Amino acid sequence: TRISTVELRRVRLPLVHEFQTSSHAKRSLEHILVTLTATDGAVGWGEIASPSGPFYSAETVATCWSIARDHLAPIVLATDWDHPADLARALAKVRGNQFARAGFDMAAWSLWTAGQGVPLAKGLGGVRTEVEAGVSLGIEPTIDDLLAQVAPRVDEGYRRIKLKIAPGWDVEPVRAVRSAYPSVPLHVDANGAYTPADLPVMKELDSLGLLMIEQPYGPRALADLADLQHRLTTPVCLDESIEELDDLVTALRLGSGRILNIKVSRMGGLTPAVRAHDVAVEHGVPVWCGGMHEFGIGRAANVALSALPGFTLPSDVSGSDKYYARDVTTEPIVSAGGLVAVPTAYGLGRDPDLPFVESTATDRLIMP
Ligand code: OSB
Ligand code: MG
Repeated sequence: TRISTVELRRVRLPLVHEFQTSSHAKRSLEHILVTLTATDGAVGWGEIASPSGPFYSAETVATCWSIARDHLAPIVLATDWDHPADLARALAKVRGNQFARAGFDMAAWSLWTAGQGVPLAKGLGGVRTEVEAGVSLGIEPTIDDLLAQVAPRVDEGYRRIKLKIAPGWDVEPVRAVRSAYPSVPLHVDANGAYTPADLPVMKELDSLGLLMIEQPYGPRALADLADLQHRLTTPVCLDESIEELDDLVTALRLGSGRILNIKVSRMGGLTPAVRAHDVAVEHGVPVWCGGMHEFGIGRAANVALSALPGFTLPSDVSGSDKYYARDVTTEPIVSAGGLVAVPTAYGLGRDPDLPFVESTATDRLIMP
């Protein structure tokens, strides 16, 4: 395959409800849609789901745009490839910048699986026809506000509720949700906001019957995370710590966590995400698919990835309606009773709503 045109579009969508994590709050999100067109006319779409600011990882929408334009698009336009993994290898010459690379890798997988006449999930090695969905709920001004966010999601049948926590917003809100919903699977995500000095808080969280504690310490704190895991009964789940396969190897050797959140964006695409899945399965580590509030393109890729056999915990693949009143695809991803159907059409299984994408695009670039 040879790509003859790369198109980039910055698209901004308003969030239906403000989302706050330990690091920042957001009301709308701007992602970059990547369109690859091959010399034979085949087209593939991908999504660069980077946050605007460098608070989750070092990347921003602006760094993704410049890396995509100046480094990734030129590599894609100069590479002949038979399989998306070939292109991923060429893109991996660029260090870091996983979100930016992920958009191109995803587009290559969309294009390639459509050409092979298989759904993306099948092409990746997926075995499920539907996947279990959980929701991620942000930090709220009050506990009542949080309970008001939890109630409709439990009613909608989501299989697991994840609560964002931060120092000052942890044991109390989690205990309140736990007592309102004693049997709902619950987990917390700190986005790296704690340090080993907070061990007493971790111990209290450990007593609340949580499925896992996601990324309690900072991304590079693999040794401290291992110490913590050895002191807790609740599994530690790694998110920000695992940007590369080598990080996973280190974490497994140290025992820094017992569960892995695999994000297509954070790992640099579907190719490394599948590899991380394979390594985790080999080591008996359960995985689930994390999200970055993806629009319909990235969301469809997350659902396809979640169909792989090692994704045994509910993934952050809520229906698109949890975040957006209108999505960039003609058909949104929907959750019914906490289950999301894996698309069966060839390729990505969701088509962009082009007029809507064009009308919401804030910047556009065609190369060469
Ligand atoms: O840590 O999982 C996270 C969103 C932005 C940045 C980091 C995270 C998240 C989420 C959202 O939790 C999950 C979703 O997309 O539904
Ligand atoms: Mg997380």
